[in-house]
Amino acid sequence: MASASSSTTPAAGSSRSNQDAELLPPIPKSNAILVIGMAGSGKSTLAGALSRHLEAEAAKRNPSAASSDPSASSSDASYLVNLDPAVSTLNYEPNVDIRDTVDYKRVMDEYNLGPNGGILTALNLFTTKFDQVMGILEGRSNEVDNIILDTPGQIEIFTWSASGTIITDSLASALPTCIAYVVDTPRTTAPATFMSNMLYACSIMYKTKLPFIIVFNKEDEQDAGFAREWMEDFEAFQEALNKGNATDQVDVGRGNPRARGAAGQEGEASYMNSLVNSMALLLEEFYNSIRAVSVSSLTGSGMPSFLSAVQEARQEYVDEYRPELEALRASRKQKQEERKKREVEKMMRDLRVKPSGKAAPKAATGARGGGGEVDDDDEEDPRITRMADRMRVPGYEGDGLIMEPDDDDVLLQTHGAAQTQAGQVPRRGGAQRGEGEDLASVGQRRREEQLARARLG
Ligand SMILES: Nc1nc2c(ncn2[C@@H]2O[C@H](COP(=O)(O)OP(=O)(O)OP(=O)(O)O)[C@@H](O)[C@H]2O)c(=O)[nH]1
Ligand SMILES: [Mg+2]
Repeated sequence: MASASSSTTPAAGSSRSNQDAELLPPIPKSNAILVIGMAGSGKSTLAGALSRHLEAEAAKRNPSAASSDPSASSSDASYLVNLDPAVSTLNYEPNVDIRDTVDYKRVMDEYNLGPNGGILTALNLFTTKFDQVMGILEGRSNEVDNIILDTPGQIEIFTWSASGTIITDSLASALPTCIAYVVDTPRTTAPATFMSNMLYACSIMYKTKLPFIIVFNKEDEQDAGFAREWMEDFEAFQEALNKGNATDQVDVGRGNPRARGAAGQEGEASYMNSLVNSMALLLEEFYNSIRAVSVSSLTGSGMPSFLSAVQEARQEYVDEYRPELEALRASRKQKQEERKKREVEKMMRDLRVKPSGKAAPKAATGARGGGGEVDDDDEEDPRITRMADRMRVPGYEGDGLIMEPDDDDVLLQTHGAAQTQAGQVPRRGGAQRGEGEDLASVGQRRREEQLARARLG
């Protein structure tokens, strides 16, 4: 487990990436902290506590500004976004609030939905305007240090919905973004509950691929030492499991009668225990790649170590996530260009235009030149030039030979080309329409000539 150190990793470490990033805007000063967690784990309380801590830090750094304009330091310290449409009261004042845009209760009534469907639909409706929110956030992204986003209580509504993915991806493509996964520590002391929570966290990390911080909240009620130990030492977890059934709260200092009572009976041998054991082994790799901190959103303890973890996450974003994003953008751009090129080539083929922009060889288009020979000095047909001008493709600079599909000559040209290439019938002097000659006469003349040739042959 990569636990957050108290020393602060340089926030800006992004100059290299900035130089390379031609396809993405430069990395801004702000970090986006997406607060996710199970219902009631303390997401909103954490968002509020963090913003208050940042305000206090900003006031300490710049006391004169804070005293002359009390709102100045706080506004630059953090920017808060509430994405929970169903929350009734918040312990912070959000700068952007989904409730200002969507009325979740009306959505429920209008679409005849239950509470979860209502939250999901409200979030979907809000996501259709998220580009405007991104505009606001990007506008502030070089002024504030941290943009904190509080998500809806029902975790799956955010993590497994299209709108959650759109919001997360939009943020991550513009700002160094990390996930703060809030764990309700007092409710996670049973090995199976702990495991489920960690598996959920793991699935979110692999889905978003973003830097990840596990925040063991409510440390005022329950110390998170047991969780850290389980993450670092598999045997300690196994031992806890063997003390009781996997679903029992493990005695972590406050005495749990069920925990020890079950030891050695059904606990050790149960299916649940062996399943949890195997999954714990699988999670070892996950534990190695994340950072974990413990805080109390109620008392405000642990905020400095949480912010250190955010800075580490920022560095991870710059070193790992951003280059991948750039590579992805570059390959998408290259594919787009290749597709565009293919389409232009196809169109030029359809229009029978040489890619160089020069007229196609006359032998192949065959409107002029007698005896099947190509006459290089032949003048271009003015009607063809006019057509070429009319149909000129944007971006194509050539004077391509474009044939008029409903012109009788076109049929003759095409037909003649095939024949000339095969070295058979000379075109010019064949059925080409002469000055003042109408189509009927041309047809008549063509038939006569064919008859004559047949006789000769
Ligand atoms: N003791 C203690 N209680 C906390 C702490 N953080 C939050 N709570 C309490 O936990 C309850 C839920 O807190 P919220 O912040 O609303 O949790 P949430 O995850 O935003 O809840 P939903 O958005 O409804 O899922 C509230 O009663 C909080 O007072 C903490 O650090 N310690
Ligand atoms: Mg909340």
